[in-house]
Amino acid sequence: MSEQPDFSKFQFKRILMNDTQRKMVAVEGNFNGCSKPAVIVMEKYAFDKASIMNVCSSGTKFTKDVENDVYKSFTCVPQYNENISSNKMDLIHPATQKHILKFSSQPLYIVQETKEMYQEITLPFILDNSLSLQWVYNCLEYTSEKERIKYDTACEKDKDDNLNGFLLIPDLKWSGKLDELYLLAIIKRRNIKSLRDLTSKHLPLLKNILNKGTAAIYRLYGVPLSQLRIYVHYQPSFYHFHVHFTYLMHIPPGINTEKAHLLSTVINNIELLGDYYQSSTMNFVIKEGDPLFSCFEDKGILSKSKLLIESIKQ
Ligand code: M7G
Repeated sequence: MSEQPDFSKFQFKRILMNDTQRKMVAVEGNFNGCSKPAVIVMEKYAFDKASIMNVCSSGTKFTKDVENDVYKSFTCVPQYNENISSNKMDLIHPATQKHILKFSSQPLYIVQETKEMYQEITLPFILDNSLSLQWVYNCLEYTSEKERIKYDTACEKDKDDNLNGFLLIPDLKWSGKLDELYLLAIIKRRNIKSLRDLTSKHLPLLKNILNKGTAAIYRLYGVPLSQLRIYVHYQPSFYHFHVHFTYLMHIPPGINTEKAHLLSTVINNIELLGDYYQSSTMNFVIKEGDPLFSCFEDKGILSKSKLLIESIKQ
């Protein structure tokens, strides 16, 4: 394991995104003496019983801000407590321009991607420009996050494991609290980039993920299928096929209709039409600063000034 970065040497450059609803912020900066940028993502942990009891304790300093009839509002500063004052922080260093873009708040556009647009514009772009998959391969090769792997289909000694196997691992975004459950199924084979590659020959793989993934989560955490949101992203950030498993009552980023596709619907669509994901027009969201946006702009499909499809400010 590499040594802990010295966060006191972090030099703030700018806020990339400030999600006041999620209490999450992404900032760009660098560490003293290093020309390569860093991205820090900080998020407040959700309340639990211990944090509530800590606020409602005699150690907390209360300042009344408003009082009107039965309504009162306070600013409360709880006594310092290591567990309760903690934040979740993710660091990407060195960060590439693609990482900076991924965490930047920007005007968004919907692309209605036909199969021709995928072949001529999106596919060549992602083949040349995608984020590195090294972290995925490190998981698959048990060289990183080894102790975090929750389930490996290899344990079933299935001869088809290389074709239909996967690992189940906690997502980087998971705080670890059960009511924010977030796991990823990462497939072992390395030749499926995204939804667009899936055909009927992948149905055994998809059903394996659905059935064995949910069974493993039930065994490990007691969360049944009816309480799980199981989906894939289009476009994903990482073009190695993976499936998101999140607790239904938890609202993580990326579950919106313009990005998430339920795995059960994906299976159903492919059962109805084997090449559904090759032949369909697929909607997805793109940021104005994404170089892929410029590719669509160059072909006259999207435009910043005179929008063919409405831009939505975040
Ligand atoms: P995605 O659908 O490609 O894109 O999901 P998104 O990031 O826009 O959702 C990739 C998922 O992998 C995300 O939910 C990330 O939080 C998660 N993830 C990313 N990295 C770099 C890691 C990592 O190093 N370890 C783990 N466990 N999860 C990661």
